[in-house]
Amino acid sequence: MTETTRLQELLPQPAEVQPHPEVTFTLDPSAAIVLTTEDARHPAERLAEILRPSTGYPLEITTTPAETGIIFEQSETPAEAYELEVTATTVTIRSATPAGHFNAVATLRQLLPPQAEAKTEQPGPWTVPGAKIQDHPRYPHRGAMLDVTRHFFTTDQVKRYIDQVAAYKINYFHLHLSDDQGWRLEIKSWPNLTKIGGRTEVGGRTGNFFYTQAEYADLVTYAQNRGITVIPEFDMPGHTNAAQASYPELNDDDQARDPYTGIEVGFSSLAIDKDITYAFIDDVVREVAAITPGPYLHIGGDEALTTPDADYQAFMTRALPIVQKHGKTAIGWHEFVKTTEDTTPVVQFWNQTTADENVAAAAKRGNKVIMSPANRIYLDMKYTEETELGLKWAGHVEVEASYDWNPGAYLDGVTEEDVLGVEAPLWTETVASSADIEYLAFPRLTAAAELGWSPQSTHDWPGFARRLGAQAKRWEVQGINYYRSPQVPWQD
Ligand code: IFG
Repeated sequence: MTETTRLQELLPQPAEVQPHPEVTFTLDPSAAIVLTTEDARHPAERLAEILRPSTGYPLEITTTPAETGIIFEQSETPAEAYELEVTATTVTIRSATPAGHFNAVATLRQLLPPQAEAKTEQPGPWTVPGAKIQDHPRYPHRGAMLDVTRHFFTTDQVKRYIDQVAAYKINYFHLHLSDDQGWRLEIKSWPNLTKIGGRTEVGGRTGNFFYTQAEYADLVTYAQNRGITVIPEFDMPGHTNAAQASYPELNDDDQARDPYTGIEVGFSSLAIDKDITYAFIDDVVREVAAITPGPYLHIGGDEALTTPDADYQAFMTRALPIVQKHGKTAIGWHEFVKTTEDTTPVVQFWNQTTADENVAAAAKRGNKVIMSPANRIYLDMKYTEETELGLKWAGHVEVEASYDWNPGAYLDGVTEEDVLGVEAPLWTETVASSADIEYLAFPRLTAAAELGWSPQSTHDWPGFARRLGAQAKRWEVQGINYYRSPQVPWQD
């Protein structure tokens, strides 16, 4: 494979790629990574962290100008955009923001041989094809969600998934931290949430299945150092059995619920009319907002099937302002949007329909929409009937189904301008290990990444499938347990 083929294998597809086949950059053992802007410090450190083990080179990070090597420069490109220019002697990355530099690093990784991803020293040469790439995202929100409540995942397992999604310019990581089966983040003012609610999971295994606030803060920093913002979700008023098993007073009848280890949904509801419910929410939101530097806090709102409409309305009327009070922007699964005219909260659409009048009305009023249609991008859907992992209530979802839709024209009345981006949820009723996560997430997560990043004008299934097939070499090096879909021309 010549270096230039790597320019045709980039995923997500960049906005503009100008090959310069007459030149090839070869990383020199003495090469330095030069910073002319502190914005690039974390992106440069991440690049070095990836390349030092595989190349065996020191790759010193310096602010001393150099004529050769990898150079990060400040530019005036907007928001997350970047420019990546490769000559015979330099790889130059130009951007105005840390996010842009992170995005350029993701592209540069794919311009290097797949062995660059190895954790042990590999033979070179470490070549990069000559080119000038000018790139920027279609949408500002490209998200991956991991449900750590049905099955708990350690911080190392979450970090592994964060590393894997960061390689595809995903920039938001949504952690589903509470549900019927578990409460997964320590709340100091309500300790039983984890003492009781954090002890069990689907299937009945017991343990300390929760993050201390220090562990959560560590995950947030880890994600930030990869250009990713964490979005914590505390689902309410439904999906609350773990909280209601932890505190009797959160129940209408003042009776604590039993811990739940099954996979039914829709049976729980916080007590709607009690003031203590909103004091509880205020304490949770206050404590979590204080350790969440990102702008968002997700309040769930889905499948409150035992909450009468009037109660659901009353609940959201009292709960949504609490998020704003603590300085965060609320995100909710789309059901909440019928309860408010406030255009600030972000609507996460997850249904199987292509029309939802409440979402269309909210978009018309000015609410932004994150697209997560279950029959397209729910990563816990089985690929086929033969897929052992996953569920199938939204149907079987093979790779092409995850790719072949247009987020900007999917929902009636929701236009390109209304769409904030795309997010791929991975629910874990049937998922219990990193290998399980990877089998369901790869390759479909890359479809969400491409739909969220690349211009609609580049949308083309055969082209995407070819570029996807070329990722296998990189996933093999990283030991990613991906599903070899028969729809993809995998290159070994
Ligand atoms: N729907 C539930 C999830 C999860 C999912 C599994 C949403 C918003 C089915 N709510 O998706 O808790 O059980 O596919």
